[in-house]
Amino acid sequence: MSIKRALISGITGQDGSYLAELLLAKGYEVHGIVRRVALEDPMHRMNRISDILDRVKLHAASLENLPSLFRILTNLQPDECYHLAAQSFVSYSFDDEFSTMSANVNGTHHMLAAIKDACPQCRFYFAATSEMFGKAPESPQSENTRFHPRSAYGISKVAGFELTRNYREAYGIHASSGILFNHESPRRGYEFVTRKITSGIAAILAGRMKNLKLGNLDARRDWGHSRDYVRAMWMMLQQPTPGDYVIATGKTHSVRDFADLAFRLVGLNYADLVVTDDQLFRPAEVDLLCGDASRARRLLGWEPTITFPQLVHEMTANDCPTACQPLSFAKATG
Ligand code: GDR
Repeated sequence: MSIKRALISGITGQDGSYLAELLLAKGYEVHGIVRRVALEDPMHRMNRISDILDRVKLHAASLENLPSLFRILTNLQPDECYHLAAQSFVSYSFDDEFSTMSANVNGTHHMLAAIKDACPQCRFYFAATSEMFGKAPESPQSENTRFHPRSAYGISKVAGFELTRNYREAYGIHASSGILFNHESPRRGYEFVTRKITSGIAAILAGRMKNLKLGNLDARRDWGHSRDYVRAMWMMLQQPTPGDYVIATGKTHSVRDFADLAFRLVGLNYADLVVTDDQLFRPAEVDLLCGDASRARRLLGWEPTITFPQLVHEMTANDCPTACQPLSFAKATG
């Protein structure tokens, strides 16, 4: 059998790095699209893929530049393309709606248009999101739940989702969307709340910070592990027909629950050290997300393997390696 070739946009991010590792382990030839600035500053911008840099091939291109994507896809003729690159920080999308919309919508549109003309046989994955549900009319949310996005980010992802569906229906592209609920790991960016908490604890322990400022502690999310979720991406592209799948654990926890467990793991009480800051509340919040992944379970055979307490423990142990206790310690003291 010939070696499969995959192209990943966003390969330097949390999901891109885990996906590249998964595909390499499966024997794929792995290529990534990166911005030129990343190639110029590999120490900072490629830290998540430093261990596999000698096994992946990187191509400098901008998602805003359709001809550059067309050239790469024409030359490479990949079997699979995973489009993960985006402005993915919801809070930032309130500060700069226009760049978020243009990067996320045009980036996806350009990828799809380039695939259609350069390599129509290539299977395409779009990173959709639970933020498309936003103010969800029901819980849990499934592929049939109506979208009600609450941010420019969520709106841009609904547009990307619809573009992906349209290229599937209009041009016969094998294009699938994964509606992924929040997924974290020790590789998560510091701006997202889970990593902000675990890295904040490390800063408190080191005496660099007196307390940790957070926004809405009552927001609830369905948190899984990125390693589990990239497996679902790959499974979607192995199906004979393309489709859309919710990927979630089906369990929901509050930001407070995350902070409570993470602080307990190092023997601290979050209530003494977390301060609520009104500035960190969003103009329109998504209060509760909880996913129903039964379609993925049934058709892909996908199951999450890492539980919420295991996720919190892995992230806390990564940021606070000497202070973090085993999970059983947090249970005993909680
Ligand atoms: P989210 O992730 O917006 O759900 O999107 P984030 O971790 O930023 O927020 C989760 C919830 O925590 C509340 N919150 C805070 N959030 C941040 N970042 N910082 C804080 O100080 C803070 N305090 C409370 C937020 O209000 C929110 O309710 C993530 C991203 O990865 C998206 O790209 C992805 O599509 C979705 O998950 C699924």
